[in-house]
Amino acid sequence: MKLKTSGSKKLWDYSLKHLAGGVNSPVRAFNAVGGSPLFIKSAKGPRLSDVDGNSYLDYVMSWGVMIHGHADTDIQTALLAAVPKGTSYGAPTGAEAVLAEMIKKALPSIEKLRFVSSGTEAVMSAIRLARGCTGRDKIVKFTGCYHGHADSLLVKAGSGAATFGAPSSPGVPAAFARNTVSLEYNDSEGFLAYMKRNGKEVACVIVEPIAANMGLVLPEPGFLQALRKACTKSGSLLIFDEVITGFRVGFGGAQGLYGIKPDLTTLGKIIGGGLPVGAYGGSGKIMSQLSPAGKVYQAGTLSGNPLAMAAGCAAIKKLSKPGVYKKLEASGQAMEKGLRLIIRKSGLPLTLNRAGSLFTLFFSKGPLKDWTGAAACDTKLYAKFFWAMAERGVYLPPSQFETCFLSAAHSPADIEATLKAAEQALDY
Ligand code: HOZ
Repeated sequence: MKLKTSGSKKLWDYSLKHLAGGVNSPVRAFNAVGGSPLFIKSAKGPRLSDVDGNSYLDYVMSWGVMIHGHADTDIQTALLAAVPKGTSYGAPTGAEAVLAEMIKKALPSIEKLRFVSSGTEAVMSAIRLARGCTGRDKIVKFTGCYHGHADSLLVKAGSGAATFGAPSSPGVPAAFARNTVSLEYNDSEGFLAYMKRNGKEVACVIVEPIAANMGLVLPEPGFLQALRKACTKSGSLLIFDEVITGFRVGFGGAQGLYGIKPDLTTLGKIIGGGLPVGAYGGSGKIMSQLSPAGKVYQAGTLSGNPLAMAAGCAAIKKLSKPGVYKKLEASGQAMEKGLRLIIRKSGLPLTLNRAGSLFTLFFSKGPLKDWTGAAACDTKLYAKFFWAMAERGVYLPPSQFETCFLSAAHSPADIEATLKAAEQALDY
């Protein structure tokens, strides 16, 4: 190992004494790639610096949050203006409606929305709302999709749940699990058959319109359309979990990209500009079922937090300017072109999936269109690749079952350097 890691190791020992499993979110513990986590000291633009003085081109970007790059000056300016005014009131501010209006303009399926503090909270609340609106208990999800860690959703889930080989968590009451049906992603036929038999019992169907928690898996033509059609027929609500894809694959999210109108959308990450945030929204009719207008209860002291709103407004304003998504697409294309060349040259069984600025290099010959395919990847080889890249100054997600994120701060020279590192790292 060429990397100097003594400072990170010291902090890891310290953290293990005081934090559960040493971390506040499981994937960060590096169990899937071996070794111990790299402790970050600071970040700027596309780069992370660790406590040992190593610098990395970052492709985690806080799991997609930092679309403008780390420590963006416009977001910083907005935050610095907001901080002296107080950091939480537990009372309304104008900024909440301002950010809501900005989001609505980008996602016309949303007429009303509500802010919460995380993607998990957004999804958990959207599901309660769907159950409240329909009077039904059952929910349908897709294996390998991850929708946060709420009880009902930790059944055959992706991300850390898949990484740690426990896609269905202990602690989830059997009664909850019974009401969660997990079907294979991209299997329109299987889904339609299920809905034909059981659709009238289904409160909602929740999906990552582009799955980004089993690595990146794109929807096959017709899959999302099949969901929309069957939900309309059975009176079930279609929830697009756009916590990752929202404002990422385009200003209008995946729903804009594929031209599909979900009944409810969940958001997080980018809309908080790097501060904790989540949101869920849909038609005025559905959202009016929420308390205090309606009877479905959900609340939060830090919901619509003024700092998160300030950072979120700055982040979305920047994304609304022309050229950002063009740049992200160009970077994605350059990365794809380079990686495909490297894959061909290496002769290794590798598969690349990409959607705009999201991509995953799978250690499998593919095709990668569902969890069955993702689960067949050589995760040991991925771990080796992860460390070979880290040694060459590139920080990848510490699990095969996550997605790489480019930001607007990654330059053509950064991509070039990453490709060079990948070519060397794959030369086993
Ligand atoms: N579940 C997140 C990735 N999909 C990881 C969150 C984190 O560790 O920050």
